[in-house]
Amino acid sequence: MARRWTNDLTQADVTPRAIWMNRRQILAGAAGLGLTAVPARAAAELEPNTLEQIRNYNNFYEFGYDKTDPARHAGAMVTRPWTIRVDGLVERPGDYAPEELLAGLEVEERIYRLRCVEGWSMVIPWNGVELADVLAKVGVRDGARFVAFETTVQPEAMPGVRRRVLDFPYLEGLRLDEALHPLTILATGIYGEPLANQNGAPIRLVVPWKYGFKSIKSIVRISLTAEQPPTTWSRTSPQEYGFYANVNPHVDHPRWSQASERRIGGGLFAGRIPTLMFNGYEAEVAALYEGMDLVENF
Ligand SMILES: Nc1nc2c(c(=O)[nH]1)N[C@H]1C(S)=C(S)[C@@H](COP(=O)(O)O)O[C@H]1N2
Ligand SMILES: [Mo]
Repeated sequence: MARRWTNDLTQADVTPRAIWMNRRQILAGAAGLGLTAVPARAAAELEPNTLEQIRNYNNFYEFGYDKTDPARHAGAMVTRPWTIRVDGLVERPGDYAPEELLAGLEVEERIYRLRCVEGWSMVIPWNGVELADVLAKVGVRDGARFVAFETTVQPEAMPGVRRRVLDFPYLEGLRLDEALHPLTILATGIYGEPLANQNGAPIRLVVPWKYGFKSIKSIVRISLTAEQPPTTWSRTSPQEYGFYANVNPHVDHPRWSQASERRIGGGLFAGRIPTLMFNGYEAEVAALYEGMDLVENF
C-alpha cells in the first residue's frame, strides 16, 4: 500500500516542512525583488475560503460562462440516482453508484489550493477518497496507461449545454501514475457538507497540482485506456491548454502571465500573490515529470 499523504493545510497547522520549504523559496525570490511582508503570505494562503465563496464563484461551463451561472442554475441538475460507468482496461467494469465505489473507504479532509488557469485561486477543504483506492477496487488491468473521465450532460438543466458553449460532454484525463498519486482525490463534500451541485455533485475529481480545469465535475464515466484520451480544453484550444496543465508560474498562457494569482476573498493579500510551482505541491509531484520538458508538455 502506497504511503498515505498527510494533509499540510489544516487551520490549526504549525507550518509543516513542505510549506516551510516553499516559504523559504518565496522569501529568497522576494528578497531579490526587494519586496517585504512576505512571511505573512504563507499564513494567508492556508486560510480556507468560506463555503459562501466556494459556492458562488464557479466554473461549470455546462451552466454558462459567468462565475455566477453555476450557482444560479445547477440546482436543476439531477444527482440522484447517479451512476458512474467504469469501463475499459479494468477487472470489474460496470455501472456503479457513488456509494458502491466509496464503500469501505474512509472519507478524509484535504485542504488544497485550487488554481484556475484564468489566474484566480481559492483554498478548499474537500472531503473525499484517494482515486487510487477506488481504482484498486475496480482493478486496473495490464496495459492501462491513462484514466479518462466524463461529466454528465443534462440539457434541460444546463443552459451552457443547450447553447453549446463547449463541445460536451466535458472530458478530462490523467496519466495512470498521476491518477494513482495520493494527492489525487475523488471529492464528495466540502467543509463536511455534501458537494453543492455547482461544485460538481455528487462526485468530482480534484488534482491540486494542476490547473482547475483538470478537476472535472459531476463524473458519470471513468475509463482506463491504453492511449492518451481527448480532453475538452485541449481539443477546444490546443495552443492554450495542454493535456498536462500542471500549475507552472514559469510557463505563461499565450494570452496572460501565470506568475501570480488573485486569491478570492484575499483579505490582507487582496492583490496578487505569487503562483507556486506545481501549485505548492512540488515536493510531492515533481518526480512524476522527471526528465520531461514542461514547456513542451504544458
Ligand atoms: N464538468 C466540468 N468540470 C469542470 C469545469 C467545467 O466547466 N465543467 N470547470 C473546471 C474549472 S475551469 C475549474 S477552475 C474548476 C472550478 O471548481 P469549483 O467551481 O468547484 O471551484 O472546475 C473544473 N471542472
Ligand atoms: Mo479553471
